[in-house]
Amino acid sequence: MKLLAAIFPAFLALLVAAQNFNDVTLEIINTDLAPDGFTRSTVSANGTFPGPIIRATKGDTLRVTVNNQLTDPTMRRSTTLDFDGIFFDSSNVYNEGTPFVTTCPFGPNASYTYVLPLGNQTGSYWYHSQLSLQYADGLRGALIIYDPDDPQADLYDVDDDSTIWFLGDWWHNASIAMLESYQATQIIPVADSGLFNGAGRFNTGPLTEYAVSTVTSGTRYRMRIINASARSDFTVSVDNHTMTVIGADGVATEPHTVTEMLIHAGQRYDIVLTADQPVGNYWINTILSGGNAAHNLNLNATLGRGILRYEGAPNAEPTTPMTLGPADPIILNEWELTPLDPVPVPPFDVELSFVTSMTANASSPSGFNSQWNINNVSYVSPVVPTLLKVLGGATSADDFNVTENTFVIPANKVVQINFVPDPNNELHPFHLHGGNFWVIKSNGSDIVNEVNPIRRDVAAAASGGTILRFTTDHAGPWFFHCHIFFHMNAGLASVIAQGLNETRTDVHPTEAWDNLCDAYYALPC
Ligand SMILES: *[C@@H]1O[C@H](CO)[C@@H](O)[C@H](O)[C@H]1NC(C)=O
Ligand SMILES: *[C@@H]1O[C@H](CO)[C@@H](O)[C@H](O)[C@H]1NC(C)=O
Ligand SMILES: *[C@@H]1O[C@H](CO)[C@@H](O)[C@H](O)[C@H]1NC(C)=O
Ligand SMILES: *[C@@H]1O[C@H](CO)[C@@H](O)[C@H](O)[C@H]1NC(C)=O
Ligand SMILES: *[C@@H]1O[C@H](CO)[C@@H](O)[C@H](O)[C@H]1NC(C)=O
Ligand SMILES: *[C@@H]1O[C@H](CO)[C@@H](O)[C@H](O)[C@H]1NC(C)=O
Ligand SMILES: *[C@@H]1O[C@H](CO)[C@@H](O)[C@H](O)[C@H]1NC(C)=O
Ligand SMILES: *[C@@H]1O[C@H](CO)[C@@H](O)[C@H](O)[C@H]1NC(C)=O
Ligand SMILES: *[C@@H]1O[C@H](CO)[C@@H](O)[C@H](O)[C@H]1NC(C)=O
Ligand SMILES: *[C@@H]1O[C@H](CO)[C@@H](O)[C@H](O)[C@H]1NC(C)=O
Ligand SMILES: *[C@@H]1O[C@H](CO)[C@@H](O)[C@H](O)[C@H]1NC(C)=O
Ligand SMILES: *[C@@H]1O[C@H](CO)[C@@H](O)[C@H](O)[C@H]1NC(C)=O
Ligand SMILES: [Cu+2]
Repeated sequence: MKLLAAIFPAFLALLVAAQNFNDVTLEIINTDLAPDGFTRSTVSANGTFPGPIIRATKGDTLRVTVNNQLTDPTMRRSTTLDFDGIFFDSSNVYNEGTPFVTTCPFGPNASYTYVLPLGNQTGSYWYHSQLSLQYADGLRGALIIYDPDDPQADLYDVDDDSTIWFLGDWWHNASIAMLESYQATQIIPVADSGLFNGAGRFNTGPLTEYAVSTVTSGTRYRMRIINASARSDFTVSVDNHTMTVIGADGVATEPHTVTEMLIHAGQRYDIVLTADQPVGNYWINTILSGGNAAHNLNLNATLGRGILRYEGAPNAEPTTPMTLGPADPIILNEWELTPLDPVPVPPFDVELSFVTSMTANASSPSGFNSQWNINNVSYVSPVVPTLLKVLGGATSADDFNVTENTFVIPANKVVQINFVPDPNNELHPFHLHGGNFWVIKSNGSDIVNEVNPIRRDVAAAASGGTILRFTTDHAGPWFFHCHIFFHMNAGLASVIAQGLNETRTDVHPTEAWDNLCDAYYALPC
């Protein structure tokens, strides 16, 4: 017994140390799909939109093997995936999928296996193509990390595939044509429809079936709302029901009850929805906005919706009118959310001001008439990825082209980014790869919170000014960009290069990664 007692802790320690591999395969193929009734060729993961759900458990090391079988030349045939919101430890920065920052894309008939040690992260995430505007062509899906010891488990009864609400704008045209049109006209194409769990309608289109979210009377659901838009915002409400927010971008929050929320591209909210109304069918209003509706007569915000159906209710649409939401909503204000587990906010060591602007420039480096800038610099992807330059010995900002908009910051510093208020600023949901930030000041509020602000990885920068703060504790070059991919492709992006020396010490890419750039530049297309 004594011996067993002595061996057992060592055995347990071994078990804990063992990596829990979770292998997932995605086949990237061109598939004809008609989520809103209009058939088009898409870039899909496994032939569906949304792509298959990637399910993980806290502590897993996900290994996602992506097999590229793309053939349709109207859309990009190379690809690379971003796993939005996953931190990666610095030794794995080369697996985070940002083209020309941390990797090169890979072409048809090639495969790549992304390794994602999930550490302590839990919550709602998603994956999408990070190349060009390819995710508008369909390559997006949910990635959920379940926590077997969820501290919020007593707040809900059900949390499974059926409680994922995946929202996305949808386009009838292929992305290359849309980017060309944007370049030529300076007008961002307006989506044709807004999809709720892969279904929606457009003006003059067929009456496709809306997706149904089924609930049982008296039960509490953890709904995971993911805004997988390429351009558009969504306003979400459920007729006659409240929504209690318990998480934002994978970070648990104190419960906060609202009846309507605006979700920007890339953002996620976890809510508890209690089936506490009479058995029936209720509209889930997922109202899409973004751009001048006159630019696309197909788009009808009213038609973006799903159905909340109670067990026992007729298999039919709600008989109540389709509205845009409650007449007198309780709106979610980001600054009213507080983290469940507040992390003290350290004072900052480095302060950066970001001024976003748009210039029309027919000869702009990005090739777009419509050029977006941060501090007058429009980002252009380099030929050699930033990470390769760092591994090759880059030591300061001077080692990067100005158009790489790369901010070099030593490891383990606290950085504050001030988006300067400007009445002319449009809204840009800024997304940081490889970590999250404290939202010290949200747009729309003057409150500066250095005590218990929420942490998240996408926050809106708009006319009122936004202040974000983060620690450079993940060595590596991390992309920081607007999640409206038209803006990103027109230059609204930067790289936060943390700890160059530490990156060289920590990062030892595989041979498969080393070969990506040569293979990419040798591609015929
Ligand atoms: C995608 O399809 C492949 C081939 O059919 C299958 O092996 C794989 O499990 C699917 N991936 C997911 C996440 O369902
Ligand atoms: C991929 O393989 C197919 C079938 O063998 C071939 O026709 C195609 O040219 C290949 N594509 C590339 C980019 O190598
Ligand atoms: C996970 O959390 C534990 C306990 O708080 C901590 O000791 C550990 O360092 C964390 N692991 C990572 C990868 O952050
Ligand atoms: C899609 O392409 C057609 C034909 O070129 C064009 O008329 C239409 O405006 C485009 N729609 C969008 C949303 O770009
Ligand atoms: C998703 O994000 C886009 C872009 O920020 C926004 O226009 C849209 O309203 C958001 N959707 C939801 C449901 O909030
Ligand atoms: C929702 O509430 C409104 C106002 O109280 C009521 O008129 C309507 O019938 C309710 N909807 C359903 C589906 O019960
Ligand atoms: C949008 O759809 C609703 C519901 O079908 C319809 O009543 C309305 O007329 C449509 N709006 C436009 C501008 O077509
Ligand atoms: C437009 O692009 C050209 C060519 O790169 C550049 O020299 C010029 O500074 C740009 N103009 C503006 C206003 O950014
Ligand atoms: C951008 O350029 C304009 C015009 O040259 C100048 O006035 C402004 O100060 C510059 N802004 C930044 C943030 O560098
Ligand atoms: C810097 O970027 C510009 C615009 O893409 C390009 O023309 C130039 O060759 C680059 N310079 C270097 C040194 O890479
Ligand atoms: C940003 O904040 C300003 C100032 O509070 C407000 O006027 C503006 O409407 C906000 N923008 C968005 C898109 O919420
Ligand atoms: C990086 O390493 C070089 C060479 O060892 C050293 O001179 C430099 O001070 C280091 N930089 C930082 C920021 O630690
Ligand atoms: Cu933007």
